[in-house]
Amino acid sequence: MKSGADVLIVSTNRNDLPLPVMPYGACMVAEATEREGHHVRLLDLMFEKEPLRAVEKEMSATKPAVVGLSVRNIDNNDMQNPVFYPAELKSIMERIRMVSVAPVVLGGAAMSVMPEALLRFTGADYAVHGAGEVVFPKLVRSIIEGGAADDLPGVLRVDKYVIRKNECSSDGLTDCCRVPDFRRWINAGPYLSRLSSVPVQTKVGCHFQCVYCTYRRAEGGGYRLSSPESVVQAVSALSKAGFQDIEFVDNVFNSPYDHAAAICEGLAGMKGHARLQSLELNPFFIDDALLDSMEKAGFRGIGVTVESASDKVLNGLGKGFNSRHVQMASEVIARHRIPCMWIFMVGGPGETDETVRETLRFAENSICPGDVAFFNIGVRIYPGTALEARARQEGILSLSAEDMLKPVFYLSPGLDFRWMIEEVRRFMGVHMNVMNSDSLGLSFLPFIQRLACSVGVKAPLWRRTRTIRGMLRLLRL
Ligand code: B12
Repeated sequence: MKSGADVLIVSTNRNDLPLPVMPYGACMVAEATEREGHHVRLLDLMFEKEPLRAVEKEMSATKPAVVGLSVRNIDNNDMQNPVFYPAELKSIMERIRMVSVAPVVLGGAAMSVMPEALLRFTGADYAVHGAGEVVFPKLVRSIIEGGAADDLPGVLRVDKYVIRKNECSSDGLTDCCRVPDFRRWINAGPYLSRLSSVPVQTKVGCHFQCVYCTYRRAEGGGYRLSSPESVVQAVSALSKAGFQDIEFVDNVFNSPYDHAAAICEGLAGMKGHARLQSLELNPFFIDDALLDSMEKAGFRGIGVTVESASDKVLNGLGKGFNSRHVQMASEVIARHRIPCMWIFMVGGPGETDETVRETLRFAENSICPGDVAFFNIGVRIYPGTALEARARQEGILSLSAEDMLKPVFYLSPGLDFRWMIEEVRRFMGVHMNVMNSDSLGLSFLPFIQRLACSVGVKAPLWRRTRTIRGMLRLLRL
């Protein structure tokens, strides 16, 4: 029988805004590595007051043969108040190097966006692009047995200053919905007291071709669907384990439509409803039948990522739907009781002052006052996207792909930036159900979340935007 190695996985995400998200992938990777016979510990840095000291302490206690760093965010996607996370990651990396010679492997969502740049920036030994639960246990085995790891899909390594990358593959992924035993790996309490939901993924992949997005490149253009039965089982198991608020974290939940519909039907028949959410709905696939099933399944909040209500911008973003679909979705949503957050992104290709007005008119006339609208400003440019090519052509971008680790944003040359910022603020001043990225970055948001939880408010908290903003206005905050 093969002997196991001591492995430490560190979930490095410490960004707790707009709310702390449970380290879903890190827990899955830890569990899969343990199943392969290794001795695994997971250190979650989210609520650690002194993260470097916590890392050092855990390194001395575990003396791991391999360290995995789970890296979720590169930046906070906020053009006006950007935060760059790899700087903190680098100091974690340095602290590990100070106390250990164990090889360090980077993984996590950020690796599907800019793995090469992160590997160079941190000086780690390996990076894994993609499904860590399949590849990481094999990589650990290969490392402890002195292998070269050059046949493992999605693995990147530095070889004489050159980065070698193996092709990604979806082999090894099953059609079974994958949910770890969260309480085995993390202290869930502080997450729940901030009204965070438990993430569940019902599929991998994305077949849309939005010009700015990395999902398709990260997970492939085809879908790997979890069977609806296994999704229902996963939700039921979480619910029995005391997790009531569950969020589907697919890139797009309601595509393929039939898959989402079958999941909802299964959930509607489940004993003891969970409270469900998904912020990733595509308006093209919203109709009365689906929302009826979502209501029956127990959805307490949905988000529609429309980005714009102007055809010119929707076309420029490559969304694959038009303003008619956006309008139709608003009519369907108005006929149902599930609270909805409308997510917009202002400043994309083709945006002008007139298209901004068009979107604001839509928000004013077609979003129910009880629902919520969120406005993001600017579009983060990632290497390898069609938006990168366009930004270079338009002379907006001249940085090399490696230098794009520090956030760079696209803003349409046809837009008056100052006017747009003021216009969105003015709109927020009139409509208390509207948020922008300043709202997500409020320093006292954690306090509001804990307070809300302690008086029995249920997730998702954004449903209460109007009340919270009204109270903050009264308090002149
Ligand atoms: C759903 C989602 C959200 C939800 C989360 C809800 C919840 N309850 O969890 C919400 C809307 C709250 C959200 C918020 C944000 N998000 Co978000 N989100 C996603 C999304 C669509 C899915 C994430 C997910 O759970 N996937 C499923 C799990 C299983 O995958 P995973 O954790 O990545 O783990 C897998 C691999 O990464 C790997 N892995 C993980 N850890 C490790 C460790 C090792 C050692 C190894 C080898 C492998 C490995 O294996 C795992 C299993 O296959 C991703 C896009 C995507 N497809 O990744 C963006 C994404 C993660 N988000 C992103 C961003 C930027 C944000 C925000 C900063 C946005 C904002 N303006 O506020 C915030 C940050 C929140 C926070 N506190 O950190 C970026 C992060 C990268 C970047 N660009 O910086 C992504 C990748 C989208 C993108 N392309 O830009 N998000």
